[in-house]
Amino acid sequence: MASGPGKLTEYHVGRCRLELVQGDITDQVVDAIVNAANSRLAGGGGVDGAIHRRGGPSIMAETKAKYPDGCPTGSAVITGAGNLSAKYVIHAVGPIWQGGNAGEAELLASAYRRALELAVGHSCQSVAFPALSTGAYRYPLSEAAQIALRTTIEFLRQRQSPPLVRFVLFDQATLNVFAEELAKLARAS
Ligand code: AR6
Repeated sequence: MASGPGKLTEYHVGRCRLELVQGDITDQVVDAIVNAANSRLAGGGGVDGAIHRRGGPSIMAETKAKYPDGCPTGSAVITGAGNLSAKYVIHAVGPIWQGGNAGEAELLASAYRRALELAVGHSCQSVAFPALSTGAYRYPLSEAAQIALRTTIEFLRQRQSPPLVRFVLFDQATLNVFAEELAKLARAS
């Protein structure tokens, strides 16, 4: 469990709820699952591999047909979700960590914002995010968690939608870091 002093796994912004859970994002029953994609939208390992494996080939076929030029870092595109228990997959492209002076923080925030905008634009009531850029792209976890949560809270304050944003963290250590950062943001607000 990630509860306890200094940790928080649920936070409300008006009628919207932000949740932190541990798990595999491909098990989520939500309107939109966010993929940690690359700018060529070429598929890969981690979340991307799991989504295309479980979702089946229709997701890549639609991606290639609709977005042949890929997607710039800091942005996102949307497709159907194939065999997953979701309506949509939102392919968000976070930055590769290069030491912190290459605009990574703004690009990571922008990837989250664009994914949330697409979710709202498609009337999604619930969205599941992985910890973008924290795997193969090596973004330091605490900083990435703070940006993910701060950007989401700001978006929910401004837009009052989507009603549920759930971060699905693959292991307990990652959930703990997110829960610590969420507690800090809640204390600061
Ligand atoms: N469910 C939830 N989280 C997961 C899962 C899963 N099934 N699998 C891994 N994670 P990554 P990135 C966690 O590497 O850093 C791909 O090859 C993982 O532990 O998936 O944005 C793409 O094609 C980590 O905390 O995404 C790109 O080329 C987090 O999800 C590149 O990797 C993100 O790890 C994107 O790298």
